[in-house]
Amino acid sequence: MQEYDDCWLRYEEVPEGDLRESYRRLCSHAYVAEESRELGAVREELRRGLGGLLGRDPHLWQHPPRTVDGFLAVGTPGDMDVVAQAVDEDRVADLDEGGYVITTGEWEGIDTLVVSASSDRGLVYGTFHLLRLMATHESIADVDIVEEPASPDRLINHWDNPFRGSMERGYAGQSIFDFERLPDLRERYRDYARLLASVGINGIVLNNVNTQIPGRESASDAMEELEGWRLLESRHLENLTGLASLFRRYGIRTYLSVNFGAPEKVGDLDTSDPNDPEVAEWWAEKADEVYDLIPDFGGFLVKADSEGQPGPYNYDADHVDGANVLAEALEPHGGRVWWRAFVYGSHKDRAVQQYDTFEPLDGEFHDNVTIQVKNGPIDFQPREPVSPVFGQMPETDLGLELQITGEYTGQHVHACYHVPMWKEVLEFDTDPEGHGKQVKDLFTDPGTGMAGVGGPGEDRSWTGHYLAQANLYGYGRLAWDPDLSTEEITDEWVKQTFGTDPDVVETVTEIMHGTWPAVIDYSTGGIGLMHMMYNGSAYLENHYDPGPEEWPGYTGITEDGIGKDRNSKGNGYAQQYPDALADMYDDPESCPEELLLFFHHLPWDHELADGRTVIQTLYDNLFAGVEEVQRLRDEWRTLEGEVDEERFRHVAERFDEQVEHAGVWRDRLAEHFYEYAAIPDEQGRVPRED
Ligand code: GCV
Repeated sequence: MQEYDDCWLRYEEVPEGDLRESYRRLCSHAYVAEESRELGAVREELRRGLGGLLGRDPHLWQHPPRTVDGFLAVGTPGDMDVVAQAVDEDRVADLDEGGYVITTGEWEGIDTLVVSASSDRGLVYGTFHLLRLMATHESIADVDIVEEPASPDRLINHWDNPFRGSMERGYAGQSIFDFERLPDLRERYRDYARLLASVGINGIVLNNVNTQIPGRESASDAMEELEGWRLLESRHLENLTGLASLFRRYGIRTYLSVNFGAPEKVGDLDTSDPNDPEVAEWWAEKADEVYDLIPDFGGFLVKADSEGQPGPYNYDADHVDGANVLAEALEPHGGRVWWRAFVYGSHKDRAVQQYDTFEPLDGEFHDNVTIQVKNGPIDFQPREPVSPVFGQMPETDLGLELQITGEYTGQHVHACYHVPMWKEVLEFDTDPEGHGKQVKDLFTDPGTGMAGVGGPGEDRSWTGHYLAQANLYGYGRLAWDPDLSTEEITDEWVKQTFGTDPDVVETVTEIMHGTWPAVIDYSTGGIGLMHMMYNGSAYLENHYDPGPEEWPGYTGITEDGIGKDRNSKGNGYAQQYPDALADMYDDPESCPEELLLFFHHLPWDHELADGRTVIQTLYDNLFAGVEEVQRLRDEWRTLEGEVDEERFRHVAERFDEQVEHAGVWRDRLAEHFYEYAAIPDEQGRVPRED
């Protein structure tokens, strides 16, 4: 048995029949011309993919085969006549970088299926698309597909702690990267690159944004020393070239998270003040060194002045000074700074801080700076309002940060499919009465893009939970095309991962779609509360178990009611949004019920639209969430024998744990609410008898 799973790149043989015959006719012979590095990746993938799907090895040609019924050609019209006969050069030349065409044609009387693009990267994506069509049993007989990515930059933020073998918020064991052993490469790196490229990811930040020990008071002995900042040392940079080259083969650029104090920590300066010319010089020289080694290096990601990481505030400078000094260093090489907006601490309510800090700086960042903003104002909670920064910094390139890993959604013991949550974010209208732009419209210009947090680990499943693979898959697909529906993405993923049997597809799909609403219900009560998890005392806080009493500031719980007045009566957070949204959130009557208590402190007996009180709604949702997980677990059990034993067992066991732990959440939150409200559940479930 292979050491680790193939995820959605299983390429299982298509059953005998017309479909397989049609695939065999067009794809048993593949002509891939020049051996550029990316085309080497294409050839390898075709060998593996077609070999699996067709049930026999394909013939790979470096010139057009003549004595066949049909063949596949992958290349640019400029390089290959066969392709030029099917695809006009202008058709691909006009596509955005990475775009491709898949179509049919004819060459000397022979039918051809053509994957074409103007760049090798586009050919890699087109190849994966074709294999996906076949793995999901779609017809390829009359295809004419044109695709280009919506977002120019589609990054993975891999929170690896270099030299520690660990991942921050990774729930799949040790990190797959072994920085100590570089330049040695592992087979698994290539398979990781394949997985990422197959969904259109074009950049990877190799290390955690925490590049040094967060200077938190709560740090305990268990805390590990973080030394990600060391990657900027020359001896380590030199070791990255092979890894960067491997990713380059799949069209993926390498980035690094850097420590703002690097001029002092890595260099020997006595300051990292961004306004000091020597500091600027140091960064410029470091950038030159990096680009000498990795010519297509993507840029630097920075967490500054946040959770113990150094930043410009240490030197009486601001985020503009900080980001721009790095941008100037990268600019001659075409690199970008991704500067994170995740800062908090100086405001009583962290929700308010990001907009307050960054909006006034709109227009002041250099052209090669992207401000990377988490989807919500708190921190990847199961559901948050969309950050008010979106749509309100028109003169700044923004990046949307989404969390692939399930830090607050059950840490891959629980199943929680994030795609529906991200769709909600992407389709949010940031200014209904103004420019009317949805979140997804903000990430289409050069310099903008998406960043997905969460790297797979050494676990067989890569993600710690087989169903969590769907979040990595879905993130890439949405970054490529945010207009894809949840249903389309799930369907593709399920078919590639579990096969095309309609009953299996229906059952797995239904389970996936049930998970996120259930998690919201049992871990928040479903009407806008959040951040009720247990923290613990170590640097890597728990964030898995319930601990509502630790965070009364987040829920605004009192004996009179619950919720936070983040509105005009309270701290004015709602007023950070454009008027139409501010008005909607400001009034409990118009505030969407699922966010009600995020914006309003309401009496326990306040009635919601359906006549139930706040407290009763919370109780009902907590119980409904657990019942839903029980149902999903039972549904999964019906797949015994339909799904391979290893994955069946693994997911079944995880569901058992989820049911049990969801019950812990429900009871803990219900008890907590009851302690303050002193109103029992109408159905007699709270307080509990025992
Ligand atoms: C990388 C939260 C997480 C931290 C994470 C931080 C961030 O606080 O719990 O693990 O640190 O967000 O996004 O920077």
